[in-house]
This record gives sequence, C-alpha cells and structure tokens, in this order.
Amino acid sequence: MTEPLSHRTITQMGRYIGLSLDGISPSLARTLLRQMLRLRRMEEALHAEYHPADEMRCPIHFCIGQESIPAALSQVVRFDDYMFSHHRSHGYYFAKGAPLRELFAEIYGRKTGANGGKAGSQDISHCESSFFSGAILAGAITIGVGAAFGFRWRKSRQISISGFGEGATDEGAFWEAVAFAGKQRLPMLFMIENNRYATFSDQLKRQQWDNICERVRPFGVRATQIFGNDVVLAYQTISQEVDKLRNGDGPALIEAYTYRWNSHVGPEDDGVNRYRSAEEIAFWKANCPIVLLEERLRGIGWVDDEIIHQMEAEIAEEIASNFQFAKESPFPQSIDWHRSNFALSSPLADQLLKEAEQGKYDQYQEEAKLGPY
Ligand SMILES: Cc1ncc(C[n+]2csc(CCOP(=O)(O)OP(=O)(O)O)c2C)c(N)n1
Ligand SMILES: [Mg+2]
Repeated sequence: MTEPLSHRTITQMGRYIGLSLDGISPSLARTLLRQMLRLRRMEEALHAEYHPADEMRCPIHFCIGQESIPAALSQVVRFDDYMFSHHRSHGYYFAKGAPLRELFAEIYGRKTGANGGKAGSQDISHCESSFFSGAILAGAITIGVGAAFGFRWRKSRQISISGFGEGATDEGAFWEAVAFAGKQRLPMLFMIENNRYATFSDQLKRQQWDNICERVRPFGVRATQIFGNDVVLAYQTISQEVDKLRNGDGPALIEAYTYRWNSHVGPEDDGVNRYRSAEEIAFWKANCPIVLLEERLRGIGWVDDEIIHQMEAEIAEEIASNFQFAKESPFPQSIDWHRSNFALSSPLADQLLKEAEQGKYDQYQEEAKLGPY
C-alpha cells in the first residue's frame, strides 16, 4: 500500500511530473492558467504596494503560491452556490467571481468597497455573490454547514463550500461541523488548503496525524487527498465531488497540499521565526502551480510567448484600474454605519445612530484623519 500524501512525503518527491491534461480542452487549460496568473499578479501587486504607502487599512493574509485551488474552484462553482472563507480570503473571493475592484476598495477602507470599507481583507463578504469570509478560525465552516442544511431542506441543487486551512481543524467547531454534515448527508464541500503551518506552527506540533482525510471518514464524509499545486488535478477532483454533491451524495472533503510563499500575514518577512526551512521553501517554489501548468502547455503548443504576454498585459491593466478605483473612492462617513447594520430596529443600534447623528462620535472621525491605520 502506498503511503498517504502528507507534507513529509510530498517534499521528498522532487519535481512534480504528474500533471496530465487528459480530458481537458485547450481553452479550459488556458483559462486555469489565466486565473492563476490573475490571482498571483493581484496579490503580488497588493504585497508590493502595502509598504511604504501604508494606505491599506487592514492586515492582509496573502495567498501567493496557493493559486491552484481558487483557480480550479472558479471554474466549478455556480453563481447561486454559497462560498465561505477564512482570514486568507482573497483566493476564495476571487474564485466566487466577486468584483475585484470592490476587494481593492475594501482593503483601502473606501466606501465603494465590498463592505463599505469597514470589514477589510479578512472579514470581507460580497452578499450579491453569496461569498462570506470571517477571521474567527473555523467559524465560517459552521455557517457553511448551516447554508448546506438550508439547501438540503429546500431540495435545491445549490451547494455550500467552505475553504480553510489545516489549522482550522485544530478547532472543535470544525469537528462539530463535520459530524453534523456527515450525519445529515449535506451538500457541503470542505475545501482544505493544507499548507502545513498555522501561523508559525507545524501541523505535527499541533496534531498527532498530518492526514485529515483519514480522520473525517468515520464521520461519513467522503475525503480525497491531492497534490494541490496540480491545478488540473484540483479542477477534476473538485468537479467530480461537486457533481456528487449536486446529486445528493454528500458531504465531501478535499485536502489539497500546497504552500504559502509569503509570510503568514502582511508583506514583512517572518523568516526570523525560523519555522520553515530554506529547502522546503525551495521545493515549493520549484513546484509553483503556475510554472507547472505553463511548462506543460508550452510543451504541447497550447500557449506561447504571445499568448502569455497578452494575458499579462490584460491582467496588468485590470490591476491598475482596480488600484485607481480604490484610491479615487471616498472614505465612508461614520453616519454611513447604519447601511451595514442589519439590526436597524434594535434599541442599541437606534441609540448609537441617534448619537452619531448628534455628533457624539465626530471626535473619532477627526482622530481617524490623523494618520494611517
Ligand atoms: C478562534 C481563533 N483562534 C485563533 C485565531 C488566530 N489565528 C489566525 S490565523 C491562524 C492560523 C490559521 O492557520 P490555517 O487554518 O492553517 O490557515 P493558513 O493561515 O495556513 O492559511 C490563527 C491561529 C483566530 N483567528 N481565531
Ligand atoms: Mg495552514
């Protein structure tokens, strides 16, 4: 029997040579490449712009190196499916097709942001796209299961997807969600990007086993492990699982082994904490999901320099226009608070709004103008 996948077994394999295009059309392959490039360039641009400009109003957990799962998801999810995500939210926001300029504006704290500039990167949601994230680790998984329960109850063919890291499986809420979804046979996809670390902590320092799939199966959750940087494999696995979920055969979990190149949070280098080796980082950079696919497509003539240059040019233009939109947008006023308050009829909200209108909090508005976040 072959040993199950894990970060230990994967980093011993050298360069990945398993990427197969069987059953994939040239146009889908190019779309997967383009989606990964869009996300990579967007994250690189935000990363580069964060300092010294210091105009972004929130912490950001970048996802450079983890583009494969969002790109694959983006080609499978439907508009009326629900997607939930965690602090590292940009890939999932992107995968759900929510408007990127509203992501940029949100990060810049502007009124035109997806949440009026008040949620920031890790709590961003886009209701119209049925996309919701949240910084409480594993919190959005339970909400995702609630949405799946609603779909099941209404007998709809919608599915609920929750994307998170292996660190969320340290939380009791994850196991409660798994137990309930398994028992109720819910149309729920637990999408794990196992990047080995929770902040600076190795999975094997937190858990006895680094194989989550084996532990969820006894709860009635179908579970599949994949090498997550093979975007074609990711696409095929997600498609197959989602088809089964739509046909009432749920729930499912996919554990995709991947790696974040950037620090846990922010653009500052967190290597000073010495929590991962240079060899490990080199292994994952050599197995960059974009390079693995691009090389394969170049080898069979499905992309060439001209196609790549055109993709890059279009992406650069899109990113520049998103920055411009964000920077030219106004900041929210404190009086705009009530627009995102769903509890308008609550006495406390009414009182706070009245006080805000009377100018009681104007001093904070003044203080906010003093300097960057
Ligand atoms: C309930 C709760 N506990 C702790 C934290 C602090 N925290 C933020 S990110 C993180 C690690 C997350 O690791 P993982 O789930 O693997 O996701 P990754 O950052 O690797 O993408 C922790 C512990 C939190 N946000 N919420
Ligand atoms: Mg992790």
